[in-house]
Amino acid sequence: MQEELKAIQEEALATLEQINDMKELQALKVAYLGKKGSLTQVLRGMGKLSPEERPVVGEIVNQVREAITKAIDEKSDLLEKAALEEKLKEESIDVTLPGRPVKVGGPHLLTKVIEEIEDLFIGMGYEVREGPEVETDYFNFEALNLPKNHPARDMQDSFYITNELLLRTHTSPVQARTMREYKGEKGFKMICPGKVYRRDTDDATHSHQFTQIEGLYVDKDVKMSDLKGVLNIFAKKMFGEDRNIRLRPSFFPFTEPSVEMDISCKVCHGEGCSVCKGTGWIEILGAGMVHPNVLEMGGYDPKVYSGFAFGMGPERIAMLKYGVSDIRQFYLNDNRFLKQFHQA
Ligand code: FA5
Repeated sequence: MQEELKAIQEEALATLEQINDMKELQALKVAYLGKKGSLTQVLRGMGKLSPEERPVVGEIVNQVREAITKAIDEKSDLLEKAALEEKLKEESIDVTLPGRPVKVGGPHLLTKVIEEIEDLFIGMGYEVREGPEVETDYFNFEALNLPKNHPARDMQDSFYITNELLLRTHTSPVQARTMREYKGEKGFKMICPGKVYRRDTDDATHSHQFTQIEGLYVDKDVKMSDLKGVLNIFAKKMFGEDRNIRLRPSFFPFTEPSVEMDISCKVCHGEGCSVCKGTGWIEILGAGMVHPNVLEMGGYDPKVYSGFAFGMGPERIAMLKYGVSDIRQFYLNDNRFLKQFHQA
C-alpha cells in the first residue's frame, strides 16, 4: 500500500508539471484529492489493514496529501501570476505613441468682438446691462420720444407680437429702462449689448436679426465734446491709432443734436476706394446728446442733467475689423468660416 501511495504521489506531481491552465489544475485536484479521487480510494482500503499498520499508513497518506496539495497550490499561484502578467501586457499603454488631437473650439467672432467692446467700455467705468428682447411699444418707441404714429417709426420696420408688444428694433429701450431704475437721482454710465430685430431684407450688410451695443452716459454737465472724446478712444482702440473718426449731422428722435460716426477706411486711409464706395469713410454707429424729453420721461431734470448716447452694430464693426464681406457669414455657423477666427 505504501508503494501504491508513493506511485500516486509521483504520478500526481509528474502530471502537475504538464499542466498549463486552471481548468486542468482543478481537474487534477478532483482526480487525486476529490471524493472519488485516487487518494480517497486508498484510504477506503485502510479498513483491511492491521491495527499496527494503520497509523503508519495513515501518516503516509497525510504526507502524500500534503505534498500534492502544496504542489497544486504552488502551481495555482504560478498560473495566476502568469495570467495577471498576460493581462497587464495586453492592457499596457504605450505612452510614447502620439496622442489623438482634440479639436478645440473657440468663441464666435461676434462674441469676441462684443466682449472686446465691453472690456473697452468697462475700462472707462461703464456698467454692462441687459434688457428684454420682447419689448413693449412704450419702451421701444414712446419713452424714446417716438409717440404713436410718429413718422420716424418707419425708420425701423418692426415685428409686432400684439398691439403693445414687439421684438425690440434696437437696444435703445434699455436707455429708458436704466434711467427709470436710477430714478433721476444720480449720474451713471452703461452699455447694453443684445439682439435686435427688424423687417429688413437680408443682404450683404443687413440682417433681420442682428446685434447692437447701446451706450448711455447721464450726469450733470455731460457735453458733446465728451461724446466725441469717448468715440475717438473707442475707434482708435478698436481699429488702430492711425484711424480717424468723423461725426456727421444726422437724425434720431431720441437725441438732439444727432450724429452718425464714420471711421476712415482701412484700405485707402481716406483716399477713396471700392470698400468705402469712394468716400474714404465707413459709417459704424449713430449717436447724439440725449433729447430733453427722453431725460424727462426717464425721471431726470434736463435743466440739471444732460447725457450722450450711442448705438453701434457689432456685426458691421467685426466686418470692418476682420475683413468679412457678408454679414450672413455670422449666422450660417459654417465651421470653415468660424475657425479662421479662433486664434484672432
Ligand atoms: C439705431 O438703431 C439707434 N437706436 C442708434 C442710436 C442709439 C442713435 C443711441 C443715437 C443714440 P440705426 O438704425 O442707425 O440706429 O442702427 C445702428 C447701427 O445698427 C447701424 O449703424 C448699423 O451698424 C446697425 N444696423 C442697423 N440695421 C442693421 C441691419 N439690418 N443689419 C445689421 N446691422 C444693422
